Amino acid sequence: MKDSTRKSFYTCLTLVMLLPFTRAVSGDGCRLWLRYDTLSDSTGLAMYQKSIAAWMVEGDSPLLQSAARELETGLRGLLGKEIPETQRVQTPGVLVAGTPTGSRIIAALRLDNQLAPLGDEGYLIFNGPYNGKKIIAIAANTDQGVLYGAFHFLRLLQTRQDITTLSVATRPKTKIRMLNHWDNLDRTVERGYAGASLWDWPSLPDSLSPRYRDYARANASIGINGTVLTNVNANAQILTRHYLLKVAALADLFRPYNLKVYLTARFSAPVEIGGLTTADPLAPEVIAWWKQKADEIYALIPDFGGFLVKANSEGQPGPQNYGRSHADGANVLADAVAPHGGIVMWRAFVYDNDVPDDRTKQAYHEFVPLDGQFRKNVLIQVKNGPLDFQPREPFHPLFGAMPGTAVMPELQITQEYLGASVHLVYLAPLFSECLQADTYARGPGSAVSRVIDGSLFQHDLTAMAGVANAGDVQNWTGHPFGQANWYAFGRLAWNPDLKAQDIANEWIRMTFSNDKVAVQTICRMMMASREIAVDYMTPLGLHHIMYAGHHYGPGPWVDHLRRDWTSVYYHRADSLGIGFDRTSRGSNAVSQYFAPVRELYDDIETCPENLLLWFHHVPWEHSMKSGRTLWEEMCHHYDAGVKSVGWLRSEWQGLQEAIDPERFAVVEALLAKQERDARIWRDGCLLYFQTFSQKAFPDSMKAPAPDLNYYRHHQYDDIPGIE
Ligand code: GCV
Repeated sequence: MKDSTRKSFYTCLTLVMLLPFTRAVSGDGCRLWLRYDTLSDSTGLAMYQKSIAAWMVEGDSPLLQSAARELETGLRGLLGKEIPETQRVQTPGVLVAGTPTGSRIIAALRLDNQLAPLGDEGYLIFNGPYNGKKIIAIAANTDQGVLYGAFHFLRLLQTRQDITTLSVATRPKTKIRMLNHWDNLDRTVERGYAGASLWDWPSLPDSLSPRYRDYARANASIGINGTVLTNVNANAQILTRHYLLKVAALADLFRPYNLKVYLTARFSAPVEIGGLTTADPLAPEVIAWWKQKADEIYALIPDFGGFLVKANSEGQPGPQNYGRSHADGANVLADAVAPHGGIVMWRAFVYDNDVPDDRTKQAYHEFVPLDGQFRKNVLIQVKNGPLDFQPREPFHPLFGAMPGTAVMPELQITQEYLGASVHLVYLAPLFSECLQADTYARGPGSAVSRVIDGSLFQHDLTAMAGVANAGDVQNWTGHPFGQANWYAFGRLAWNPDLKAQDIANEWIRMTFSNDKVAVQTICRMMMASREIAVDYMTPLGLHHIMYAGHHYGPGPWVDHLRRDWTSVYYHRADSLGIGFDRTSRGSNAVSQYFAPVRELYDDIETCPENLLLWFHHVPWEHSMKSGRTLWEEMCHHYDAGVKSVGWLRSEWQGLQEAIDPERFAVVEALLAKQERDARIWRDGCLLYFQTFSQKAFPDSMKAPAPDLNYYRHHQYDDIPGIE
C-alpha cells in the first residue's frame, strides 16, 4: 500500500475503527475471537518473531486494505512489536499477500495450477522460496481470497500452529454464507437476547457506529459473505428510499470486508408502500413494481445481494393470498433482481393450523410438487429440521427431495429454544448432526452437506444461513459462549465437514487461552453442552414443550393456543404413553424420508432412542436399551441433565486461574442460573408427565418439589430478551 494512502487510511482508522478497541477491557468480550493479545509463551513468541520479519500486501483495493490493516494489527498484537511493512523481499521471513494479477511476487511464483481450483474466494498459504529467500505467501485469485487468507494466517498464530511448513489450500464449499438478522426497524430483535439491534436506523446514514466495521471484520474472519439486515417477519418500510439510503451506508462499510447486504421483502410491499391495489405476483403492475424497486436498490447498492422472503407463514402475506404458488411468488422477485445478479431466498418454513395434517409434513407437501419450477437464482431456505429449531430434530425431509431446485439450510445461532443467552450450549454438534445426516436421496453417501454444497444434484448456486445472535451488548452475544456459535456457523458454512470439536478448539484458543488444560477442559464442556441441554429440556425426541411465547422455560402443559402452537399437540402424553406417532400407522411423516431412513424411523426397535418420541407414541413401560422403562429413562435423562450442569459449573471453577476475571465471573454467574433453570425444566416436566404415567420417581433421583402448580406459574424475570 502506498504511504499517502496509508496515512489517510490511518486517520480514518483512528476515527472509525480503533474506538471499540480503545474501549476494550481485556475480558469484556468485545473483541470476540480477534483479540490478538501478545503470545504469553516466550518460546512460541520468539519462534514466530523469527519467522515473520516483515509483511507486504501488494495491491491497493479496499479489500486488500482490509487485509493489510488486519495483518498489521494482528501481527503487532500477537508478536508484541511492530512488524514492518516492506515493499521488497530483502530478508527471509517476509509475509507476502496478493493475487497473480496484483502482485508481482505472487505472479512470479507461477501458481496458476494451484490457484485454478480455488475459485474466487479460496486461497493458498505456504512457505516458498522467492529470489533465494524463504517467504510466507498468501495467494489467491481475487482480493477477497487474500483477505480470507490473511485472517486464516492470523488464526494460525492465534492457535499456535507451526508456520514453518505451511501448505494450506482451501476454498469455501458454499457460495453464499450468510447471517439472517431478525432485527426490526424499531431496533427490537425477534428472538434476540443480546440487547438491541446492531443497526441504529435513526442515526444512519449520517452516523456510523464503529461496531459496523468490527461486525464486518468478525464475519470476514470466518468467511461469512452476506447479511440479511432485517427480520423475516418483514416491514415493507425497509424498501422505501428513506431506509435504502441507510442500507447503502452499511453496504459501503461492509464492502471492504466482502460482506454483501440482503433485505427481507414483505410480499405485500407493492400495496403497502407502492400504492397498488394488489400484490398478485402475476399482475403486470406488480411485476413492474418489483422490477422498478430492484432497479432503485441496485442504483444505490450495486452489489446488493437480493431478497429473503417469508411468505404465507405465521401471518405473513404471500402469493397464496392471490391463489398463486410459492414458485409464482419467488419468481417475480427473482426476475426483478436477476439482471443485476441478485438472488431470492424463499423460506420453506410454511405451515397452516387450518391444514389438519401433521405440521412437520406441510413444508414438504407444499414444496416438493414445485420442484423445478423456480428460477435459477432462487434458493429454497429450509430449517435444519421439519419443525422449528428444537434442541433435537431429525433432519428436514426436504433435503434431497428437490433435486431440480437449489436448497439451502437455515440454522439458528440465536438460542430461541436452547436457553437464550443464559445457557451454555455449543451448537456445532447440533449443526453437524444435520449436515452429516445421510438422506439416501441418491443412495448411501447423500449427506445433507452434499445437497447443500451442490455436489449431489449439480447446483452452482449454494448457500447456508444462520439466524444471528449478535446485538448491541458489549460482548455482542450476551453469553460469552454465544460467540462460539456465531464462529462455528461461519466455519461450517465454509466447510460443512469440519468437526465440531476442531472448531471449538480453534475458538477457545483464539478467545480464551492456549493453555493445554484450559483448552481441553473448555472443549469438553462445550462438546457435552448440547446433549446436556437436550437431557434437561427435551430428551428422547420430545419437542416443542417450551413455555408459550418466549420458549425459555418448560411448558409441556400449554394447551390454550392454536393447536399447532400447543405442547400437548406434540407430546401427546396419555395414560398409556407419550410421543407423536409419525410412523406409517400414524401421521406417516416417515414416508417423506428415503429408504432406508424411512424404515429405520418407522420401526420402534430401530428408531434411534434420541428421536423415539418424535416418531413413536411409546408405552410408559416400554423397555429401553438401558434396561430401564421409558418412564425411568425419561427421569434418568432429565436428572442427568441437571447433574451435568453441576459438572459444567465445577469444571469452570477449576479454570479460575486460566481465564480473565471478568469473563470468568460472567460465565460463573450464568452457569448458576442455568443450573437453577435446568432444575425448573426437570421438575416441571417430570411432575407434569407424572400426571399421565402415574408412576413413582426412581430412587436414584430426588423427587421434584414443590408441586406442578408452582412450575406452571413460574415467571422468568431475569432473562435478557424475555418478557
Ligand atoms: C421470525 C419461529 C419463531 C418465530 C420466527 C419463526 C420463523 O416460529 O418462534 O419468532 O419468526 O420461527 O422462523 O419465521
